[in-house]
Amino acid sequence: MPHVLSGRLIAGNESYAIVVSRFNDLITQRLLDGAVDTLLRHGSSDGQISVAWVPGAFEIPLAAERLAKTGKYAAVICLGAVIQGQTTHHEYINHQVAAAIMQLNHQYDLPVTFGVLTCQSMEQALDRAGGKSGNKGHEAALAAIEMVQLLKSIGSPK
Ligand code: INI
Repeated sequence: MPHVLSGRLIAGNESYAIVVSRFNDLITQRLLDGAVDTLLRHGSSDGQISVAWVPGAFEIPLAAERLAKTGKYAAVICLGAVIQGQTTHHEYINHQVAAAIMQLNHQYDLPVTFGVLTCQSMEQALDRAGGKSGNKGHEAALAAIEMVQLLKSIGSPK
């Protein structure tokens, strides 16, 4: 039988940070509610969860980096909502934010999860913020919990 390494969905005694952007806060507040609810349902408590609000999705990586640098958090959960407008503005934000968040994972050897919606319309965003397509805040929190536990199960580097 192979030795299977996996991350159990237990938030335990770890501290989690959430970065959430205020732009489109009708959506991002719902993502935040989904993420917090998920952490609490998996054994976390309010005292273990820190929430940092930033103006827009573009500002998420910098706040996430500062939180990662403190060394206080087992994971950082990034939440935002970029909705396509009349210009290509959103494309620049989406690509840069996704790439920067990915880079933080490797730079800090820390789960930094991507709960930033990249939608064509407000309707699509609502569907993914507690509507018929689930809640991406919930998914980003669940991914953070699983990755924290998986990295523990793999162990520290030599
Ligand atoms: N920020 C978002 O989070 N979502 C958007 O849809 C959005 N659009 O479309 O403009 C947006 N722009 C603001 C941006 O993230 C920065 O806050 C701003 O450019 C200041 O740096």
